Amino acid sequence: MVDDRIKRKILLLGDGAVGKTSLVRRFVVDKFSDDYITTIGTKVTKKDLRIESPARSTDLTFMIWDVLGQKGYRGIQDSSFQGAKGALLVYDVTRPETADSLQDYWIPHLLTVTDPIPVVVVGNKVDLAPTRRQAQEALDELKETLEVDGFLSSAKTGLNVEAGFLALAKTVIAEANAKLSKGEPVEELSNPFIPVADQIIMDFCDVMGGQEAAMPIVRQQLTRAGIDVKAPTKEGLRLAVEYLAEVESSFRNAADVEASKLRRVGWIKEAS
Ligand code: G3D
Ligand code: MG
Repeated sequence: MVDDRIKRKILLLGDGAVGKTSLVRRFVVDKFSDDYITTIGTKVTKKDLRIESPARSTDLTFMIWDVLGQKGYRGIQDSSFQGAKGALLVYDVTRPETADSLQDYWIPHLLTVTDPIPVVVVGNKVDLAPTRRQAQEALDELKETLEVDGFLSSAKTGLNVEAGFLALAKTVIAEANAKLSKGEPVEELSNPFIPVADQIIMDFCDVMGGQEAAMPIVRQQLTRAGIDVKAPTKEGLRLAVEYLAEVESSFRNAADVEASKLRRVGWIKEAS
């Protein structure tokens, strides 16, 4: 019996309001306090799993990245896709257009950043489907087109929530084992400052009252701080925090600006 321990970053992808955050809440008994905004930021949640197979048992830690719910903003999304070793693609069975956008947007976009990685498709909110059979047929078609495994789930009732994540876990492990047996390196998690950069950007967007107004400024100031969003450094982020505070001081009072700055510096320290 071989015992393995591996840590993998996986992504939850899909349109807004399909139930990504609800699924991860269902799946993970989150012991850490939610110090972070839900919908517009990327929240990273940890989940330990033990996957048994006849030949070996594997302790797998999933780092689940609940990525920006909206399409667009590719810059930030690109940086959160880096280093992912699997993805759960989620759509809402009551809104067929959310299934289309997995094919039209999320998958192609993912493939511009990562090599092909294991994915599992999840049709969520099956508790709201007019008929289960119709939902199943639509899912089967999608599974066939994408050539992947898939499930109908409900974050509300809990149906198949584990099944989706576990199916992904098994494919992710199979992939890692295949790499090991070919002697290829199995990379670990990527740069710890990527989620921090994301968090700071989202925090600034909140302060600015939305991404539309904030993103051009963010881009400008990150460039000024010399930050490569795919490989941010601690020093670069400290500088970016200074520059963003400078911008904010033209429209917010000094105490608020300072509070934001301290919060962001704290995130950088935590990741160091
Ligand atoms: P997102 O993270 O993909 O944007 P959320 O989606 O998890 O925030 O869910 C969006 C809304 O759908 C939430 O409703 C949530 O409660 C609801 N929801 C998520 N999963 C299910 C499900 O399986 N069944 C049903 N019936 N509802 C679900 P609110 O009203 O809180 O915005
Ligand atoms: Mg969400």
